Amino acid sequence: MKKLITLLLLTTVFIGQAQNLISNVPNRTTTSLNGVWNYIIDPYQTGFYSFHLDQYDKQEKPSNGAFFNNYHAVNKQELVEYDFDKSPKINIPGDWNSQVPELKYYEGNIWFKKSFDYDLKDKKRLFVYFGAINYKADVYLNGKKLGNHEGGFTPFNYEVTSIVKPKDNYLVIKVDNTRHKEDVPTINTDWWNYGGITRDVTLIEENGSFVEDYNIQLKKGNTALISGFVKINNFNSTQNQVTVSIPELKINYKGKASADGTVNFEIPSKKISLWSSENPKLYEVIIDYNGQKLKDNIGFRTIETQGDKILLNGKQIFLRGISIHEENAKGGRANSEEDALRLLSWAQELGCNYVRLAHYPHNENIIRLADKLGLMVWEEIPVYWTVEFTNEKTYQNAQDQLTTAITRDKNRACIIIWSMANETPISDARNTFIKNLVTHTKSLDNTRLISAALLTHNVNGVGMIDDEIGKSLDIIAFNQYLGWYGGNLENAEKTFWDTPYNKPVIVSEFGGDAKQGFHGEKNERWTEEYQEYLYIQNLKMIEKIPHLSGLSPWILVDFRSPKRLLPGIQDGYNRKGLISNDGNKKKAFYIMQDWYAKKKKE
Ligand code: GCB
Repeated sequence: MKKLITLLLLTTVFIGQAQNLISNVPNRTTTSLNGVWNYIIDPYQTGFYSFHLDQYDKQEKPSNGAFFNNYHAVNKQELVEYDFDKSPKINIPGDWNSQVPELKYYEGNIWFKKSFDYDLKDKKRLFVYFGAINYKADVYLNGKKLGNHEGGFTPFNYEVTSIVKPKDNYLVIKVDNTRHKEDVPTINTDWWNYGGITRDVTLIEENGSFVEDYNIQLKKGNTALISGFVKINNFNSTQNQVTVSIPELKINYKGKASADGTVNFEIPSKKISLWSSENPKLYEVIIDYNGQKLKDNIGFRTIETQGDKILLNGKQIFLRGISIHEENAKGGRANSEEDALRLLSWAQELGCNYVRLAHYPHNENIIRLADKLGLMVWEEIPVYWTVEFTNEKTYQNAQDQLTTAITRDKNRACIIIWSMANETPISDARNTFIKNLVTHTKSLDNTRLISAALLTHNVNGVGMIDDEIGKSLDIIAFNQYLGWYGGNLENAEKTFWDTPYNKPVIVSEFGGDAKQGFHGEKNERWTEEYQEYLYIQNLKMIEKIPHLSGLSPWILVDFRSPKRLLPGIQDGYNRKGLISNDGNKKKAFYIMQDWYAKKKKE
């Protein structure tokens, strides 16, 4: 009985509250809930509100009409107007737009249900973890609300220890991808608003107290000192010993957690083989708490700037990059390891050592693969165009998304840049918003570089990169579309750029559309020849940009966008890809490939 009470106390505390993110899910004891789920399209939210708009999950005893009750009539006379088990099925993870033709443009509410059995042993705890749900999720297990979550590209988890049963659990989620002005991103983006449970759903089993999170990276600028922390969930002071070992480096550090369950450490090691594109070395790291071992594969490198140079492990590098959206070839959200391999293999074929994962945190599979392949990564949050910079809730939302991305990915050596925003219009409110994000990022992770994709303006014929926010950034990145949204390609060589900042400069976007297979003269828009010429001319101009330290042309693959409507050419796709959505390379791909091959030899 005592055991039961302790367990109940331990678990009920967490229900309904925002819960700390569990990191390194791929290496924990897990059960996947991926697969086929039932769904109900609910544009009027009939399963969420009564006819007088009472929210069912706020009622003391929610009516059987609440879809999260997954109710079935007990006799032939009873009125029940929904049935998950007789409703259609969909693959999870997966967006609904690309799986169900009638949902291609749907923006609204859909309910999802998965039934499962789970034999949770005494003293064990269970969590349900969502890689991402776009955009809002209300989550229920066995009719009990676990919580709600906002933000379409970041993970979250809930404890379900006291709710889960050995048989016939039903996990029900209402997903709403309606766009709102105050959301992050806001209503206007140049990408598809894929709705649904777009990343893996996983049950995580843990002991009563366990390693929730840790940070194991090199100290800023020091290639011989590993520093970080280990954080215990539900810390029990009678068991406070934590061991961090890296067998290959003969490191076996033993530390004691303080009262808040955290161990902070610094571990010197002179023999580290440093992570780089040429040597993407990952070490097996084992964290042992109370006999419970959690493994990870971690690379060690430093990343800094010195004047206008980017230094990886103390040596100057040039970022040969490409921008990538999280979309797979069929037109749908990418998530799997295969999707990641396909995208990153193309980037490697192009000659890249770096990728800009635009415009939101991508799935963990692609980040982990980049770590293995030695591709450096720019990770960003969807503070895109005109988010509501004056709205405190919007700020908090953006900051939460950033915190979560950093929590999930801070042990990945590949991530060298956190980006705060993309092409945001300048105002005092926007400057404060971004500066606050920068300060927040530094408080969580002072080892990486901070940037944002900026806009520029013309001063006496020179493109000026002088956005005030540049003062707060380590890298000055800017997007420019010479020859597409303006400017004359013939004069590209005579187009100059300048910046008051003595910092590394990255061209975070440039490019133009081409319909793969459409040919013509180099001055005919939408042809492969036009795009090819645009790349040739832009590169001549880009070479002369002061402090140039890298580029990430827009974009690797054509991607869906509801803003791109030209029949016969765009048909709902942004065609700036160097590769078409069906996987065919365009002429400009080879221009970029040659340029990177030459750059690599310099
Ligand atoms: C941009 C945006 C990107 C768009 C691109 C375009 O500047 O950052 O999201 O897709 O231009 O194609 O216009």
